[in-house]
Amino acid sequence: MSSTRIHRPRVMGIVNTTPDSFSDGGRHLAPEAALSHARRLIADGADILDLGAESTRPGAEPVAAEVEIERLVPLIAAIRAESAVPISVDTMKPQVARAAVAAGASMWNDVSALRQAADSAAAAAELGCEVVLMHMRGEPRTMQHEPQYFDVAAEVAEFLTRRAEAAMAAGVERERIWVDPGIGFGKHMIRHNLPLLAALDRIVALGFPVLLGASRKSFIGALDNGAAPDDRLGGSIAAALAGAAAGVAMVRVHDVRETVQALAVDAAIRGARGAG
Ligand code: HH2
Repeated sequence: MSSTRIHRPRVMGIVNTTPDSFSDGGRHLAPEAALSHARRLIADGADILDLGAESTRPGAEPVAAEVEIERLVPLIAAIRAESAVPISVDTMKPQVARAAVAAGASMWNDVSALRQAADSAAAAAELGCEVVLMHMRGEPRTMQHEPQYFDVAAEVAEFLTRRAEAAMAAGVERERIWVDPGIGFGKHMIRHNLPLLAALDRIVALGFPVLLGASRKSFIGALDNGAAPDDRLGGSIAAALAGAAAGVAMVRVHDVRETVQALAVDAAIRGARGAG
C-alpha cells in the first residue's frame, strides 16, 4: 500500500494583547499572560504566532502606535529569547511593523493591505519581511454598515490582485506576498462569508499563498443558534478543513492543538485516497 504525502496548511496561533478583541479580549493583556499564552500555542504545535495589539473587530477604537509598540516589542523579545518560532505582527501601522521586525518578527499581517498609511508599501519593501494583504471593505469602525457585493469572490480576488500589484510596484518581492480574503471584514455574516468560503479555490488560483482567518468568527455563531465565540471550535475546524481542501497555505486560529490535529488527519486521509 502506498500513499501520497499531502501537506497540511500551516497553523498560525493568535495572541492578542488587546483589551477588546472579540473572542479573547482582555485575557492576554498583561505581558506575562500573553507570554504564557504564546508558550502554550508553541507547545500545541503552532507553526507561527500572530501578535496583535489593536483589535480589528467591528466598531473597535484605534490604538496609538506607541501603545501598540509598548505592548508588542517586549512580548516579541521575550518569545525570541526562548523560541525560534516565526512571529507575525498584526498591525496596520508601518511604524509598529518596523519596531516589531527590529525585535524579531518576520511577517507583517496588515488587514488594511498596506492602505492605512501613505508609506505602508514602501515600509514593507524596505523591511523585506513577508507581508499579508487582507481584503476589507471600509475600515474596522464602519466595515459592517450594509456591505454590498455583486460577486463577492470575484471582487475580493480583484482587490487582492490590485493590492499585490501595488505592493510589488513599491518594491515588495512577489515571493513575500500572502493574500487573505478577510472573512468577516466588511461582509455580511451569511450572504458574503459563505460564498467566499465556498470559492476559496478562486483566491488560491491568484498564485499567492493564501492565509485564511475564520476562527471563532460570527458567521459560525449565526449558523449555530448564536453560539458564543468560546463555543465555536467545531465550526472553526470545519472552516479550516474547507480551506485545506481549497489549497490555502495557512490558517489563523485560536485553538491550535485541535486545528493541527484535524488538519493532520485530513491530510493523511487525502494522501491515502486511491492508495491500497
Ligand atoms: N482576523 C482578525 C484579525 N486579524 N488578520 C488576517 N490576516 N486575517 C483575519 O481573518 C484576521 C486578521 C480578527 O479580529 P480580532 O478582533 O483581532 O480578533 P482575533 O484576533 O481574536 O481573531
